[in-house]
Amino acid sequence: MLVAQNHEVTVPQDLLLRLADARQRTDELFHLVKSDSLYERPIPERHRIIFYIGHVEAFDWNLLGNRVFGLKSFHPEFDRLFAFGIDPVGGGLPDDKPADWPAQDQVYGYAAKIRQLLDGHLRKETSPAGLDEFSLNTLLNVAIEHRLMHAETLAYMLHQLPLDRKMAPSTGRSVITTEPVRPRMIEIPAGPITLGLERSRTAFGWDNEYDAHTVDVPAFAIDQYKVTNRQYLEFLQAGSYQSKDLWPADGWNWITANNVSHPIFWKRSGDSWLYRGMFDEVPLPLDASVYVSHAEAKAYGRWAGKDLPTEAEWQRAAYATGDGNASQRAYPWGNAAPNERLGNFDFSAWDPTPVNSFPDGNSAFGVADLLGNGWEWTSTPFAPFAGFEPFPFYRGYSADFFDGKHFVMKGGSARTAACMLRSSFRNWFQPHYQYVYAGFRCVSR
Ligand code: AVJ
Ligand code: FE
Repeated sequence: MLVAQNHEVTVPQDLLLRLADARQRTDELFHLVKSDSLYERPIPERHRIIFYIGHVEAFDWNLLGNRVFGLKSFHPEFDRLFAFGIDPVGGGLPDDKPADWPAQDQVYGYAAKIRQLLDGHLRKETSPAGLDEFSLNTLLNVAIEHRLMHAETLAYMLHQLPLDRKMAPSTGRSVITTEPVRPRMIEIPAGPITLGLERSRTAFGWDNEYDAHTVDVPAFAIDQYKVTNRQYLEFLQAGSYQSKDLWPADGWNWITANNVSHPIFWKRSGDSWLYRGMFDEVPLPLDASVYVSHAEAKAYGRWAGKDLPTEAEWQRAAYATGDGNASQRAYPWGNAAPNERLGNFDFSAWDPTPVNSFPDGNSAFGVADLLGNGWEWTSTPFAPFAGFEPFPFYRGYSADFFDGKHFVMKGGSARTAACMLRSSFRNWFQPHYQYVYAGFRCVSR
């Protein structure tokens, strides 16, 4: 990786177009926020919104400016201030004040200058640092996917911003109506599945996707659909948030210390419940996927007499062809590229759809809604695969989170870009993080 060569290499135009598209995604999000609200902190565990305006640009600058183009910093203080986000473990929350952050126009000025400098060099189509083509492709993919991940995590963040502080875009997907959901389980026979990505000179993957390896998964049964709001409401109405024995010990401490008595995306309204959508509060859509933390998903599983799937079980239900050998599909539905008939992903909506909206997206076993419409929590703690090597230019991307305090999520949400719907992509969050577009389905063994 990052082998210096004497000749100059071409910057691939398709990657430049993808970078431009990713920038549009993050720009669009900041434009949803009324300008007097950019110093708000919608999620207590995260930075104020203004940080992210600087961060998505500082990241590209810190990654590419010097390494690829040999450029010198014009603002080292901002390069450091905006370098990394935060994910406090153990309850310590940030307590900075709005006045601790630079003024909006300074941050926007810094961001614009970075784009201008990087674009000037990217358009020249060569890297004076003499990186080989593989290294340059890898770095650009890192910049693109990092930004697209923030297009999603910013959407979670702005979801928590009060409705009167944001401006709804005029476009939106029309409401999808389906047959009522009839939950059932599907038997998955014992067999092999491959996790991770084969090392190659063409495909991009993050450090945590390597090495590819095959595991044998014992037989299990899995919910055909993600757990719906209707099912979760039944669990809640059974008094489950008051039943200590349903909860993992730290989950119980968390809900009692923070008075958590329902999903963060729900709001009580008299005797009924509302769903807190991105731009609207609506009566709880009973057939849509519930969004909850890992701890809430675990408690539901215990109440239902089931469990969360392991990462390998989820992978097998999603990708195995079911014919007994080790062959598998690129996507649950087959090898076709993702499109809007196959799932609720790639920015096609701001909120979840009914869990049976996309039968064309079913896996070989008939398991539905695996990609998009909400990530799915697994019971697998985030840890390296055998052969893991951190990227030398971003050692902490995954390694900082191999602490047993984060769990693997698979699948994707309505705000997950199509490029990250690849089978080897792994997401992770802490078990008490309620703000992600994530739900779950259960297994029985
Ligand atoms: C992979 C989504 C867990 O948001 O913490 C963004 C992605 N890392 N900037 C996160 C990430 C650094 C990461 N997740
Ligand atoms: Fe980041």
